[in-house]
Amino acid sequence: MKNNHKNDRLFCHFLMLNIKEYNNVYQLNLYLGGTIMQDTCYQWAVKRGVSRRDFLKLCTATAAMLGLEASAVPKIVHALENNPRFPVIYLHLQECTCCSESFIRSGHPLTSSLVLDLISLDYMETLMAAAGEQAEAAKKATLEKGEYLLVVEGSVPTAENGIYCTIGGQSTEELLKEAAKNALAVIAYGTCATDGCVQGAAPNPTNAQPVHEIIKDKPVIKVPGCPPIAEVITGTVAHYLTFNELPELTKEGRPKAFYAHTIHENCNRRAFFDMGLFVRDFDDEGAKQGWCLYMMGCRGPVTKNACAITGFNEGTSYPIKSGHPCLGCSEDGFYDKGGFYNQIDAAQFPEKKDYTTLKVGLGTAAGFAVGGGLGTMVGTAAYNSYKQKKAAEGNAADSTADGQTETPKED
Ligand code: SF4
Ligand code: SF3
Ligand code: F3S
Repeated sequence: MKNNHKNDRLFCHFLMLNIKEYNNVYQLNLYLGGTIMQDTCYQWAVKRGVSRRDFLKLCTATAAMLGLEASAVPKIVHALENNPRFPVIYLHLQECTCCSESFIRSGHPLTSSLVLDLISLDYMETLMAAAGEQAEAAKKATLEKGEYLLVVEGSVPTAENGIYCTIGGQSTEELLKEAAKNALAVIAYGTCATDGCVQGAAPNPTNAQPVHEIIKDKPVIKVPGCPPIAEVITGTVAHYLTFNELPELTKEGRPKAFYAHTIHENCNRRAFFDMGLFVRDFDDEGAKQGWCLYMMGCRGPVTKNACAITGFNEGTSYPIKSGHPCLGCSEDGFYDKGGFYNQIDAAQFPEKKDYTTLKVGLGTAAGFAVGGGLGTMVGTAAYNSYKQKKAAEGNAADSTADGQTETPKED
């Protein structure tokens, strides 16, 4: 796929003044006699007060985010200095807008800059200041011009000719096909778009379909999560601007830089899993100590996503760090996989070898290599010792002080 935007700073076909406000930043696009001056990513960043030093930091952060080597940084710098911001059309279909909430809060150091500096959000109902005919005109101009990135939030209800979700009299299926026609690629953003999410859960009354079931003639990049991590969009755009191609995808069609590893591999509670120290009740001492949530139903071991690395809300946290087990929201059919608080069977763990080779202290060294696991025994011993201590202190409130040895199920 070729990037023809490099020399494309002058475009558009009519006279229009279009003012957009994103996070208190105003973008003035002055359409004059068929042309528009469009800034490069760097020029736009400078206008917003970003220093050269911060711009270089931004490029370095982008390379790190994409898992690229340091040698990629000069290429990213060159691309962002010379290429105009990438046009993006963002559609809302059948969804709850949680993905947009995540998107507008992207803020991993410098990432809020990344979002605003790398892309030109030409159409997004929840963010654009323009409304009505002006908004539709901006969308139409971009659709006709082509070579934009289409981001889709939400599923496509197909039952009864799509009457369950229509916008401006058009079904979401029609809107999606129309917007995808001239797009370079489509990002299915959020589990609604990649798999149907809650609307697609059994019995799926609207026959909600994911984007890839509707659009078959364009690359559809899946960015699952309910909601997903916003940085994946900017990472994908930065990669395209720099290398003129889309980033490498996993076999499931997700950007490899974000979805190659399980949450469990990078979890901040992982050491407790390896030591066999588990929360068994949401208000027990283990919960207060931040122990592993495996026994509370955590699906981190079978969920591939970058939550534990990138985090949400400026990297502040993610579900497990906040004390709740991972629901597996980036995995297909996660609503239909049983109760969220049912302990998963360790036999389902995909990369089982990890649990016999990772060395995090004595517990893991022996780990699961010996059925049941010395690690778990050590952890259980520590847990029971803690219980006995509490019992000795006469803490009758701790109802789980039963000395029972609970271990993750192993096959
Ligand atoms: Fe983290 Fe969940 Fe794995 Fe425990 S089971 S280490 S909480 S991902
Ligand atoms: Fe959907 Fe799960 Fe994003 Fe919330 S409901 S829009 S994914
Ligand atoms: Fe979802 Fe689990 Fe991340 S619930 S947000 S994949 S920690």
